[in-house]
Amino acid sequence: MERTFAIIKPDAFAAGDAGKILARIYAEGFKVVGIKKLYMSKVEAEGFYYVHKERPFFGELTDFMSSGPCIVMVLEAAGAIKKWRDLMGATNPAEADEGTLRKEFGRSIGENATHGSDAPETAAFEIPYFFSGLELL
Ligand code: 3AN
Repeated sequence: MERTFAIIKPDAFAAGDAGKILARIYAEGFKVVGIKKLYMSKVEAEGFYYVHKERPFFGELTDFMSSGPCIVMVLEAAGAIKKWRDLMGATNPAEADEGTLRKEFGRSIGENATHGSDAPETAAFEIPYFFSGLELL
């Protein structure tokens, strides 16, 4: 079993799509090991996305992620990292495959409804950034 870190981003949360996205998560067979709503600060968003700090969209990205509440989760499944990336679809909703979450719920390349760790090392940073061990029992 593998764990990945996932976010229902502020655009999807504000649109009331969190329930539908969670229903897909359960339907696809993930175990939800950790889940909570939080309203990220700008500083917390900058720390989370520090690998992108040199990218031109860093300011826009961290403004958006701190613009409203989101839901952060730890999902468990066999091959959870790839399985969740496949369910999310391409970063740009316009290029995402039919049936993916970003195709159905994303608005733009920035406001794309969901986040997921892209590798085991990323998950190993992202999970403890938001969850303590006790929250994942
Ligand atoms: P992914 O989330 O699919 O791994 P990354 O790692 O390339 O995509 O980008 C991280 C986040 O930055 C994306 N989820 C997206 O919200 C945002 N992002 C990526 N490219 C752009 C862009 N050109 N303009 C605005 N935001 C972007």
